[in-house]
Parts: sequence; structure tokens; C-alpha cells
Amino acid sequence: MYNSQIAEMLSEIADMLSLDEKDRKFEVRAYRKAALTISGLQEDVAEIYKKGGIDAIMELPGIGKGIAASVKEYIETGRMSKFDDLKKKYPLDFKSLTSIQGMGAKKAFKLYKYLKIKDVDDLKRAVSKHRIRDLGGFGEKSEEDISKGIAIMEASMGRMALGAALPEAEDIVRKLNESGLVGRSAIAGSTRRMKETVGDLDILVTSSKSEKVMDFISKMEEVEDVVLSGPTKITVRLRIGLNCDIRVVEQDSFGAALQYFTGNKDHNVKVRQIAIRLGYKLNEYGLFNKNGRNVAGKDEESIYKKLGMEIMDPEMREDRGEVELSLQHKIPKVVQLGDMVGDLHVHTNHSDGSATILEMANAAREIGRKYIGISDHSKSEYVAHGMDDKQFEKHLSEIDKANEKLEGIRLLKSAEIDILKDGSLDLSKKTISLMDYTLASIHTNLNMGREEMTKRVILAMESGYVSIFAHPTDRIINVRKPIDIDLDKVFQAAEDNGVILEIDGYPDRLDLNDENIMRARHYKVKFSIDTDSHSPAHLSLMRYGVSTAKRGWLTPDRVVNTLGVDRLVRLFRR
Ligand code: DGT
Ligand code: CA
Ligand code: CA
Ligand code: ZN
Repeated sequence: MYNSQIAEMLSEIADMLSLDEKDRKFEVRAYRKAALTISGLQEDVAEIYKKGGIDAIMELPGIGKGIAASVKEYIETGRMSKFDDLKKKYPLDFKSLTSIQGMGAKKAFKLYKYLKIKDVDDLKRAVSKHRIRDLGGFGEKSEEDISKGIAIMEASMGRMALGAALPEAEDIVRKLNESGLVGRSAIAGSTRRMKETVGDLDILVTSSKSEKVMDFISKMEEVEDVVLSGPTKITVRLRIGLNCDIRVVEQDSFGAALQYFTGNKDHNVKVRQIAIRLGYKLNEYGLFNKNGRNVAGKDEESIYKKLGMEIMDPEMREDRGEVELSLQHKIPKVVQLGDMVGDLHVHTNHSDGSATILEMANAAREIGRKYIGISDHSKSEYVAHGMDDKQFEKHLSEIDKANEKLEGIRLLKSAEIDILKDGSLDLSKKTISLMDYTLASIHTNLNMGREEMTKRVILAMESGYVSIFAHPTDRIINVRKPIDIDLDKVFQAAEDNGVILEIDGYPDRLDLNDENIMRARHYKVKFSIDTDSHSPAHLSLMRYGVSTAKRGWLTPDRVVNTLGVDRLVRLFRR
């Protein structure tokens, strides 16, 4: 079906025409009307054209000769010159920008003109750096509105949380491997970059039996529907409510395809420019020299190498300065899953976890952790069966007993203490002094104003009884917005009071997120990457936290639970 694509292009043409200095009201209206007509057609406009030619298109309500010719051109060539010409003048992604609440074509263009914002990613970056509030006609309120609008749009665009998307992608890849039809296989796209939400899945395979692969995919139980299918590419709708692009590529192109389809787009654009500068051509098929020979296409490393670049983890490929550093071979050595020695945020059935202290400890040891901190909830979390001071005393002595029974793993005594409305902690200092360290977090009164919320958290930090500030913004991906808090002030207070910031790796949270980590990195603070486990299986979610840390460019020396237990305990005592 071409209808939705064509309708979108026509309405984007209308957007662009409306920006013209000359008054083109009538033309704008004509394109809008045509877009509406085509998007509402039951029959594919390409079919209508095939049966009745351009005359049949002109018979559709509101479509004149000029627009009909554009539609014909698109059906025949896949391009629309009117659209392409206007795009040269207005090279921005109107389609997604204008789907943000309150963002019309004019506003979008203004942001482009003054801040070079071309797409939603640029816009998000500008919002997070507070660059919009100073722009004439925008202000702080409208920056906040844009930020809210982006969140709403992303949720409604059905971007799926990584925690649901990645396991699905891994299942599909596993089944493809087991089919015996494919050679190499890989997950690409935002999923490989471990972005917190994913628009669609991208999977690459090599195979000499492309047709059979397509057939196999279309019959997978995960697949609801085939959206598009060609000789080497298939797009399917998955039952979990996500699209998935699967491409069959040549052996010699696998690395080039992986590099290309991992993205992100801005990263790719820069890498391709470097290739051009060096006299190469880089695309999804390979890296080609002047004679058209593919000199590096098999694997990603060789492509970056040939371009004089240092390869970086996919998580870092967001055009946040990594391309420039990579040319100087100065990519930070970011934290890896293998660096993680312990996990400092673990719940047991003493509050809302599902397993005993010993069960959690054994499961953690099995996946190679040397220590875990048992951090059950305090009493005001009554829905989570939080414990009061007296119950905690008993609980802590049970951790001691468990420690005596355990070998190869050490339990640390902790608690996830609620920061109450007034900034005080939900456990007595006496109880806290029995612990190795504490986590403090906010679970109630989430709607407080910014100033009050900031004060609340800073007060808690200044108490001297908070080791780690857990899931600092309290957002739940696609469900709950972050609390309104001045993070810069909080990060400063963390620095001043020696409080560690958590990167909660539970995939619904990923909190701090990548951008906030980037920001926090500039303070003298340490981080703790935890799983917030409530069952033994959750302990393996560490990889989400680590990838989030990578996306924030965090090096292992900044992460406290890469330390051995003795050094860590000494750090907590300070
Ligand atoms: P998503 O699906 O919205 O979560 O994000 P991605 O990054 O997975 O984006 P997607 O699925 O549209 O495309 C996968 C990758 O393909 C993307 O990260 C970079 C590459 N790519 C897509 N379109 C373009 C393009 O127009 N130019 C370049 N250079 N690369 C592109
Ligand atoms: Ca994708
Ligand atoms: Ca895709
Ligand atoms: Zn927790």
C-alpha cells in the first residue's frame, strides 16, 4: 500500500509550502486536502493508477492535475520531485516533529533556523541542554511543554521498552540460527545500541537460501502479519506489538550492513563523511575504494580501522562526540558487564521480593557476583511489606547468619530507605548504624513541586546516612514521568556529601538514564549499577544497567560495585 506514504509526503509538502515567504494558502490547502483523500482511500492508489491511469487519480475528490502527476511519479519512480526540491530548502523531519503536541511546521522551522534542530533526537538534546528556553518566543514553559510533548509522542508512537524488545529480538535470532538456514546473524538498530525504548527491531542474517528464510520468518509464531516482503528484506508485525525488519545480506557485506543498520543515523552520516574524505564510498554493502573494490565489509572492526577510527561499543554510537574521539583514538574505556563484581540493590521475601536471602545469594554467586547488598524496603513502603526498626534488627541478624553459611559470596547489610516527605529517613539512626551501607529513594508524594522535591532529597543526602541515592528520578519507562527535581543541584549535593548515584538497571527504570549520567559525570560523584532484583532471575538484568552506563560514557573507576568487597566496605565507612 502506497497510500499512507504518499499522504504523508503530500502533507509534508503542505507544511513546507506554508513556510514560504510568498502566500501560498491555496496550494497548501490543496495538498492538505489531497493528503486527506489519499489517506482515507480503501483501495491502494497504485492499484487505481494501474487500472485507470492518471485520469483515475484525477477523478479522486480534491486531486488536481499537478498533484496527480506527483502521485504518478511516486508510484512509478519511488520519488516525488516536488517533495525533494522543497526538502533541499527545508531539510527537517517535519513528520515526526509536527506530531509533537503544540509543534507546528512554523515552530519546527524556527528551531531549525536558530538551533539547527532537524529531528526529534536533536530536539531532545536541545531540551535536555535547555537551549530552547532562551530562544525568542519560546521560554522555559514552552521548553517544558515540548519535553512533555516528546514523551507523549514517544509513548503513543508505541516505542517499546528495551526490556521487552531485546528478549524478543534474541528469541527470533535464536530461532533463525536453529533453523539451519542462516550463517551469521545479529541484532542491529536501537536494540543493539541498547536504547531505552525501541521503535522497531532490526535483524541481519547471511544466507544462501534467502527465499526460505523469508518463508521461515513469515511462519514464525511470533509473527502476526507480513507488512512488506522483498527478495532480501522482510518487515513483519510481531504479536508483541512491534515491527521487525529482517535483512538477508551477503557474507562480504555483513560487517558493513551491521555498521550501517546499527546506526544511529547521525553517527552513520559522520562516518560516511570520513570515508568520503579518504576517497572511499561507504554504504550498507561495504567500504569501496576508488576502483570499486570492497576493501572492508566482512566485519565492523575492519571498517572503522580502515577509516583510521577506533571502534566503540554500539551503545556509544549516538553522535555525542564519539566519532571525533574515535579519530583521535581516545574513546573512553567504558564499563563492561565483566567489570561488575557485586550488586547493591537486591530484595528478598523479607519485603516484596519472591525469594529468601539464601536463594538470592546462591543465584548471584552462580552468575559470578562476589557480593550482593540485601536492601529490603522500610516501613512506609507498606504495599511492599516494608519493615520497621524492630523488624530490621531481626532481619539484619538473619543476614549475618546467612553469611556464615555462605561460601564464595558475601552479603552486605543494607536497606532501601524511604525518603519521607520532609526529607527525613524512614528508619532510626540506630538501625542504620547496624548496616554496611544504605540506599535511599523516593516512593511516595511523587507530585511535589520542583523546589520542594529538590530540597527533600538534598536534606536526606545531608543527613550523612545515605550511601546511595537509588533510582533518582523515579520514572517508569512508558508509564510514569520522572519526578520534577533539579538534578544539577542534586548531583552537586551528592558530590558534597559523598553520596553515590544509582543506575537502576531494572529495565522498566534505567534510572539514571543515559543523558542524566552524561550530566552527572561532570560532578565528582561515583555510581552504582544495580538490578533492583525482586527475584533470582532479575539478577541477570545487570546488562541493562551496564549498557545504560555505557551510553552515559561511564568508565569502571566511577562505578563502586566494580570494586572488591573489602575496598567497597572501606569506601562505605568513609
Ligand atoms: P528505532 O527503530 O526508532 O528505535 O531506531 P533505529 O536506530 O533502530 O532506527 P531504524 O530502525 O529506523 O534504522 C536502523 C538503522 O539504520 C539506524 O540506526 C541507522 C540506519 N539508517 C536508517 N535510515 C538511515 C538513513 O537515512 N541514513 C543513514 N545513514 N542510516 C540510516
Ligand atoms: Ca529500529
Ligand atoms: Ca528498522
Ligand atoms: Zn528497590
